[in-house]
Amino acid sequence: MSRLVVVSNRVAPVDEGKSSTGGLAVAVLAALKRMGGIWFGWSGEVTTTPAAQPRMFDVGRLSYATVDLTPQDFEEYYNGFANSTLWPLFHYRLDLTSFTRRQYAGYLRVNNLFAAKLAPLLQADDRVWIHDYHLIPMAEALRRVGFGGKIGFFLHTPFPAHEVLLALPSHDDLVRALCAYDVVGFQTSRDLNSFRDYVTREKVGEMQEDGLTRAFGKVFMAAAFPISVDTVNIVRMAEAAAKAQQTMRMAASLGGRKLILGVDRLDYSKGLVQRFHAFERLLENYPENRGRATMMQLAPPSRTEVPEYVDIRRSLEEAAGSVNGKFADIDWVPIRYLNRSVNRRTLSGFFRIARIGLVTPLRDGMNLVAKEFVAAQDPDDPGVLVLSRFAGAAEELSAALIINPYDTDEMAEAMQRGLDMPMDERLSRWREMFSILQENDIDAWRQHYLTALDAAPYRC
Ligand code: GDG
Repeated sequence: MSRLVVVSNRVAPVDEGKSSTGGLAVAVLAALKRMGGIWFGWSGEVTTTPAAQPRMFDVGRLSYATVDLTPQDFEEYYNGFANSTLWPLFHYRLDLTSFTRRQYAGYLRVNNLFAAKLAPLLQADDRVWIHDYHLIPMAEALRRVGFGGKIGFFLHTPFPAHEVLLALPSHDDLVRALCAYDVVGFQTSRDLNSFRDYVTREKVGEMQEDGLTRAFGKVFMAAAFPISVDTVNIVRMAEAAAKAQQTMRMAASLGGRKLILGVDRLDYSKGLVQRFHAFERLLENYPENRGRATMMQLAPPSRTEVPEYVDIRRSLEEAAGSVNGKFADIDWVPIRYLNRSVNRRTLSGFFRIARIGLVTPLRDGMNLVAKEFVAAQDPDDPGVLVLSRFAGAAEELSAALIINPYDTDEMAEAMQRGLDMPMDERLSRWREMFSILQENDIDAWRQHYLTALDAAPYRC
């Protein structure tokens, strides 16, 4: 069978004990562990003297190949075009989107560099699966250096609406680069429709109902493959974690209060400030919750060298401080805000004892936390998921309490409803969502995608 070669900006930490707090790394690692293969990406090292060859090492059935970046690459490609242009733009934050030709050139340079370093490792029948917005031009670059095998792409973020994408000066080059893949995978049908809109309105090609697309002289498949979680494994982990010391400690510290839990990378797309304000509104509008509910927010820092991430951290500290200052009592702090990560097992225990999982991003490709929360619940006493309509997960998890994260009152009402929800309603909502996660787990996601890639080359 042909090898699977996965490429992403970063490879996940190799050390099993180290938890990874990025959705891509969590999902790709789960998929690759099952079937083995090569994972190529940035080592996380920034150096003025990068090694000429990728660093290779094996962990079980998985081989890692990593390359270093120079300070200029890190600045222009990673902090620059990837995280100051594409990330905010793809999350509808035009106000935070900046564009410079220098950073765009850096982005293309690193994509070419990745292709040049990967090419010598490839065999003709390898299947190359490239991930996320950092590496959109990499298929074109691999074709230029002579690789003729199958290349697929999966976008973990939303694909923005046509008019939003037009704000990007290089939008046409970027879409042309996407069209060089054999399969272009999106999280949801909403993203696929945005892509379809772009292709048809900009008159660069035609897309059939089934996703078969002809554009820029290429024929390929565009489709939605909603990413998921390792459901069985999370169930097992959460069952064991329920009896673990950390979970007991946490439960004891709540002193019988209901837990409202949020877990997110510290990112402005996650709607954290709005969420804190909604919790404040809950305490204002439904004062019976004072001293009765505790909100815990885990928010491990990310992309700390991008200025907007420094700003969001400050805003969040202010918001938590202000709510706590207003409502805290001698034996109760309304918001426990932890600026760090906990390990995955502990996290699953926290999910299980939470009465409400708060997943309220302003935009999110999918949001794995929503799915992990559902998978980790106690089937006899499940918690309630409060979920943003702008998370990709809302397309499948429609039995959650769906909210608009811009509507503070609605979020507060949903929390109140979740706190008071009778058992039979909690059970029926949870069962509906859980059965979806049993069917579409991380294995199903990988299999659906690779089946589509195996069917390439596509012809019209
Ligand atoms: C991108 C897209 C898409 C978080 N805090 C801790 C922790 N985490 C883990 C979660 C989850 C992962 O990190 C975060 O995944 P998300 O999907 O929620 O979000 P992004 O990082 O933005 O991921 C997203 C995803 O890619 C996959 O395609 O769903 O839309 O933006 O697994 O549990 N893990 C631990 N401690 C923490 O404190 N151990």
